[in-house]
Amino acid sequence: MKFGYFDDAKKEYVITTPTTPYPWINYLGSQEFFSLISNTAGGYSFYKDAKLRRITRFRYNNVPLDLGGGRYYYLFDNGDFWSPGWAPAKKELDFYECRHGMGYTVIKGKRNNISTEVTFFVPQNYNGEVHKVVVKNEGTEKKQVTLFSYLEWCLWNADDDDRNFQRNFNTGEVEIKGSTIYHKTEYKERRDHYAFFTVNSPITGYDTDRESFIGTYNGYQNPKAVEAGKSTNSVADGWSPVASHSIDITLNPGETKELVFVLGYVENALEEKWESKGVINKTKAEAMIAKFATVEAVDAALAELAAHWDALLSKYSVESADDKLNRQVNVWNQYQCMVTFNLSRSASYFESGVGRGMGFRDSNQDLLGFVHQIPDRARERIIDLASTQLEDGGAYHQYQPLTKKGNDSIGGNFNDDPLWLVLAVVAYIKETGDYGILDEMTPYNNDASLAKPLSDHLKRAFDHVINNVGPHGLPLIGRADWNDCLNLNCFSMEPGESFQTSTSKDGKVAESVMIAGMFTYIGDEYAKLMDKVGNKEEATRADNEVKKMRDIVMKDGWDGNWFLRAYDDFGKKIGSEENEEGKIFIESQGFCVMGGCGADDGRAVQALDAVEDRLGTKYGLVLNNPAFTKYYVEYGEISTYPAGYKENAGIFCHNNAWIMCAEAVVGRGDKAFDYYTRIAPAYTEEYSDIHRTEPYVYSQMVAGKDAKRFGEAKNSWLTGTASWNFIAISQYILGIKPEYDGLAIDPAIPTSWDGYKITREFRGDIFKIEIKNPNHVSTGVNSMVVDGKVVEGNVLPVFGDGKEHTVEVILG
Ligand code: BGC
Ligand code: IFM
Repeated sequence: MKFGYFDDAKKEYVITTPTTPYPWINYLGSQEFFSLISNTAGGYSFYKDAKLRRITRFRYNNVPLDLGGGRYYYLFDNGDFWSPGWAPAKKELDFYECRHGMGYTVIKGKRNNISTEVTFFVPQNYNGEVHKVVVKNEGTEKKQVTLFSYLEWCLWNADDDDRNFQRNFNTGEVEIKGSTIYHKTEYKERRDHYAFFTVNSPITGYDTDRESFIGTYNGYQNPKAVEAGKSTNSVADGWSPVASHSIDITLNPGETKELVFVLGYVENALEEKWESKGVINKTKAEAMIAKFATVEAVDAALAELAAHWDALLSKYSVESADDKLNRQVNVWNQYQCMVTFNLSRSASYFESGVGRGMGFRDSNQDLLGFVHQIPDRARERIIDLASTQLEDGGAYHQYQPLTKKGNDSIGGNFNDDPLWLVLAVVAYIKETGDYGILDEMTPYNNDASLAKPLSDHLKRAFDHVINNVGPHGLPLIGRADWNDCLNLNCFSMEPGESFQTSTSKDGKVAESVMIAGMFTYIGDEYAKLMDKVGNKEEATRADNEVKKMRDIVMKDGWDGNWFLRAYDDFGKKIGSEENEEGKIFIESQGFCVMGGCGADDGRAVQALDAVEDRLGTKYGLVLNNPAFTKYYVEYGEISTYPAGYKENAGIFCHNNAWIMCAEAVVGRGDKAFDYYTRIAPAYTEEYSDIHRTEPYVYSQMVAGKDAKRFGEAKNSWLTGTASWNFIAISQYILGIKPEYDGLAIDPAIPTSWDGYKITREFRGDIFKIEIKNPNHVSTGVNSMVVDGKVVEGNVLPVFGDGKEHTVEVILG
């Protein structure tokens, strides 16, 4: 069942009922001011850091869950009142529609012949959220209505705001000037910033004290002031400061009233604050307000935003016979990749914004999906990440975006972490040809005195693997590898300890076949890069290490029909036919095959057949099988999840992409694409009732076949699934791969396809590529003609002339 549809021309998903199976959200902002907004206008805003600079309040895990806060509008109409987004008033609407687009959301509701449409967005280069509100009388009689706005301020630090009530109920301060409500809590001492909510029209009244507006025993569904049709003009003094305007509007039949509301954030210099003795200087706010005084200015900013997204999305696009594929690749997957660039894993409807900062492995993988869109910002991100690397080549697992400093709250020693940096740098250089990044002096541990060229960071990342191997010569897993929950060194935890804090372990020899697989794939890329930059000695050394690891994998990392997953701390196999549960895991199959293990003796294909057989379901591939039904202390957190959820045999959409890539590597395009369609949102849209999360973005996990809620997704938006699935489809299946010397054409497609077209901007040149498949093969370029001339091989050269080049490729 569906709850909306894709409007491809507008790049929007149109939701046609407010009661979606779960709140379906969008993100506004892509620079410093960010907002989350659901299809009923729930959500919140923050500046740069969802924990430390939260602007509006949101109660996670609220009942009902999307009434945790938002930017709400109410229409009071002759004793009746309602909200254009249905919630919070929840009065039945004659029409409802929510359009989530690229960086904006439009929500429209109609009741009793009045329609109200609100367009929400964050303009480019602007620290604020703009709402264009259009109220129209669609009836035949004159109407007198009152529009109420409403939002609730967060007292800045979202974590403290949620806990420290004994203090916070006394600090709230606001100021009202004309139609602008200023939120200035803590400005006198701890803050050099404030926020405001304004409207470009005179107001009838206002409220800034939550209880005065809502009433102590009412809720968002029926605020007392709205019930009465009249603001109370309350001025907050402690408790919970809010911002609400009311505006009386008279409309003749057919008449429309347009208003512009702005929620803004301002920082002032500290000195200014001391000099003014804590009185806020409003100059910057006034300039921001003046900027959107008219609807014309708003429309111009919306057009600028659309142009921004058109430019970002024009770097890679496909034209195929499959609309679902087109919209997935051209719009939504790339959009989600940009959101993961902005947000990492910090703020979604599943990530509270106060927990995690930027993940080292997460952000390095995210980069793979957006480097072609914003190479300059990818460069910056690489340097930020590498600056948190430790001197031994390991890494802090996370850093806080506001300070960019490594934070140790979850500990380091995840032994896969360093390799992801190598992969990100390789992707960046292949995209841009900017080898200069390797010379960039980059600190270790954020300490400038320890700065070394970035190339040194890569070497130490590579060496971190070979310096930390176990009894079989396989890499030690450390606290965990990519799979956070495979905690093989924690079995001797003290009571009360978690794997994240545990240090009380004597052995610590658990080994990861997944890291070994990653090393054969990413280490090989490192060797090639060293060769490319003329460091032959390092290239040879790296190459030898990679070959050695491949041999070890084939000797001690092979179980008979598939790759093992690990050795536990007692040297026992994990992911083996010998095990009672968890006989096979997905991660090592994907990476070992991508790394060329078993390529020449059929074992790669054998492993992938086992994946299909044991892990395949109609909703995607589960992570392991059989699911753990018992608790194994020597495996750690993985066996604590109920069977079928998360890392215990859930369908982790992130690693499904590794199997797609691996299938492409062995040349099986039909299987690669089949797996792609099992989890890509444009295809899962059909069963949104089962899937439940947004049908336009990937979720981290779908409940696996052992789960009671098989097929139900969780953790939408912020997941490495976005970048890896984009890599799988754009590079491995459709086969357009950036290489050091040009763009390689190397598809692995379903044999039934006749062909498709790709537009790819690469280092300034624009390639218009038509791929024809007359012989219905999966792989192999038979011939290639570029601008009318035959080109040998399958690599498009870099012209560097910034012009359009026509390419015709015949497969077979
Ligand atoms: C994962 C969870 C896991 C947690 C460890 C997260 O990164 O998404 O599945 O339980 O780390 O506590
Ligand atoms: O690899 C991790 C990631 O860092 C956070 N989410 C879960 C993944 C698998 O455990």
